[in-house]
Amino acid sequence: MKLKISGPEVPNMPWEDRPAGSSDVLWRYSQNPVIPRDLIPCSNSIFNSAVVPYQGEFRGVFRVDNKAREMRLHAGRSKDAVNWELEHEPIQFICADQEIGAFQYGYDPRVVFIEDRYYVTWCNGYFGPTIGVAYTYDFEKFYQLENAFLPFNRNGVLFPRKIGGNYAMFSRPSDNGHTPFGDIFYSESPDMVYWGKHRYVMGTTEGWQSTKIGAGPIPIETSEGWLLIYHGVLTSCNGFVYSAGAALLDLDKPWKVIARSKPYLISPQTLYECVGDVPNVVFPCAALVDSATGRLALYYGGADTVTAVAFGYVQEIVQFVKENSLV
Ligand code: BMA
Repeated sequence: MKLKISGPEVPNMPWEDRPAGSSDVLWRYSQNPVIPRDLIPCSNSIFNSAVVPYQGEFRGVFRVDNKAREMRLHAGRSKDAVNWELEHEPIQFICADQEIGAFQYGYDPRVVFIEDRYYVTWCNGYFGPTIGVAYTYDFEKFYQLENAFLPFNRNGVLFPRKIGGNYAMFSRPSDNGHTPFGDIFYSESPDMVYWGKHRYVMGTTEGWQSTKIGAGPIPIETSEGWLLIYHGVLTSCNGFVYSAGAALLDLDKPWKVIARSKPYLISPQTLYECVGDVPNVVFPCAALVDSATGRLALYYGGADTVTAVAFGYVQEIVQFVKENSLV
C-alpha cells in the first residue's frame, strides 16, 4: 500500500537525486555546507538550525554562536532554502513577563506551523537549560511564552498538530553540563503554557545511540505512524559522536514505538562533520518535506560549526526503519 504523507506540498524545496552507485537512504547535498560559519559579521558558527516553507519561500530560526561565544537565535529568509540571508542582530523576543523574557542564552531551535502561526522551541537558559517557547506570524516579531518545563531539559520538539485535543511535545530531560545520559519523553498541553501527561518514549540502546538520544526535526505524519528523526550519541575514546537515525511512533499514542532503526541513517564522515568547533557531530533540527513526492531535505549542524543538508525519501526512510528495527 502506498504510504500517505501529511503536510504541505513544497515543490520548490531543494533537491538532488541520489548519486549514481549510492544505496544510502540519506545522501548529502553536493554543495554542502549550505551555511558557512561566517555568513554574517558577528558569527563564529551557524549550525543546529530550523527552516520551514513560508508563502512560497522559506524562513528559519538559526543558531548563531557569536564571536563572544554567546549562543543566540537569528531569523533568516531564503527563496530557495539553499541561499540564506540572516538578520545580523539576534531575535528580540517580545515577552509579557520580564522574568521569562530576560534572555540568557538560546540554542538548537525547532520551528513548526500549527493552525495559524509558527511556533519556535529552543534550549533556553533559565537557571540552566530548559525549553523556551515562542510564536511568530511573520518571522519579524516573535512572542515568547512560558518555558515549557523546569530545568534541566533540551531538545523540545513540537508536533505539527494537536493529539487528543492537546498540543504535544518531545523533550529530553538532562543535566546542566554535557549530559552523559538522556531519554526521549512526550508531554501534552491544552494551551502551550501548562505541560503534563508526561510519557516515556524511548531511551538509549547500543552503538551510535548508547549514551543519549534526543528528538530532531518536527515529526512527520505518515499513514504508518509518526516518523521521528532523532540524534544519538556514542562515547568514544575521543569523546561524544553524534549520529542520527529514525523511529516510527503510533499516531494516536506517540509514546508507543512501532519501529526504531538499529543502524544510523547518517553519521559524521565528511570534513565539515568531523572537523570544527566540536568534532564528529551531525545534529538535525529540521526537515523540509514535499508531501506529494515524499522528498525530504534534512537540515543539520556539522561539527557545531556549519549547516548542511541531506536528501532522502520519506517512504524509503520508513521502510528502512521497519526493515532494520531494534524493536
Ligand atoms: C549538545 C547540544 C548541541 C551540540 C552537541 C554537540 O549537548 O549542545 O547543540 O550540537 O551537544 O556539541
